[in-house]
Amino acid sequence: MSHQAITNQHAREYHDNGYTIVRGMFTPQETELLYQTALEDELVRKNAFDLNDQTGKKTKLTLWYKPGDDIYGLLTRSKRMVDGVQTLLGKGEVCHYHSKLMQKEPRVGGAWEWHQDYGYWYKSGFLFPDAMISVMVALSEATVENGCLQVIKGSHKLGRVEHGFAGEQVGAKMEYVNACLERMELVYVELKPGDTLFFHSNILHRSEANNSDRARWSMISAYNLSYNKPAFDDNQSSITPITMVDDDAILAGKGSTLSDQSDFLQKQNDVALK
Ligand SMILES: O=C(O)CCC(=O)C(=O)O
Repeated sequence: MSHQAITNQHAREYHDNGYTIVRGMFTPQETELLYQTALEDELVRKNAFDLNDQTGKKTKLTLWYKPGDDIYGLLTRSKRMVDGVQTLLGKGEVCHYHSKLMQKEPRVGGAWEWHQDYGYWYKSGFLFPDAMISVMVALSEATVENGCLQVIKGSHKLGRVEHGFAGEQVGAKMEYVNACLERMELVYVELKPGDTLFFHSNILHRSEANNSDRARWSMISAYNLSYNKPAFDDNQSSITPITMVDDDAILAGKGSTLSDQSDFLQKQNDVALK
């Protein structure tokens, strides 16, 4: 089965709205292989940590920086993904900042508070938000019921909004969020497995807790252009140009799991992470 790629129409949507969805960007076979690998991957489980939302519900994720030769790395480095990111970010060398497997389990998976990804990232001294993007690949269906992502359409044009803490997460100042919600459209991003959402680092987004009986798993990879070197952080992955692989590599890798060289983020005691 063939896969879809980014078109000029997607690029227009991204620049106008702060996000775009490529339906069927990864085939059912690729997505199923990745999901099954993730479900059984011991290192995903071992390196997962919880972040409390404001109600104390826990949202679980596993985050690593360096993309490897495992199935996740092959997907994040695949030609179709890197070409898509390049088209949306424009001139510059595409680098992989980090990837995370989001594991929103039935009934217990917590919310993500309103934030911009750049609300986290500017603290590391990344100066150019337009050089940063997140890409969410749905591994299972994402619906309103199981807490799909919500975005405020066009909010990437605000620039960075002030952020404080919200539970163990970073949250945008709600005065700004509410002002946006009065003026701009709130969109629930429902996705089928393999659908892929590209979103700007300054778009306001959140998700609600998973109150359904169905898990919502996704992989979110963040990319940066190499000229956007963080001023207060020596993170290397975000400024190392990605080594691209053929699209066929995802299936050819036969579901290889993460390695312990993967450079995992471990939860620290008192800081909101990402
Ligand atoms: O997957 C989700 O529910 C939200 C994730 C998110 O907001 C993020 O990673 O920035």
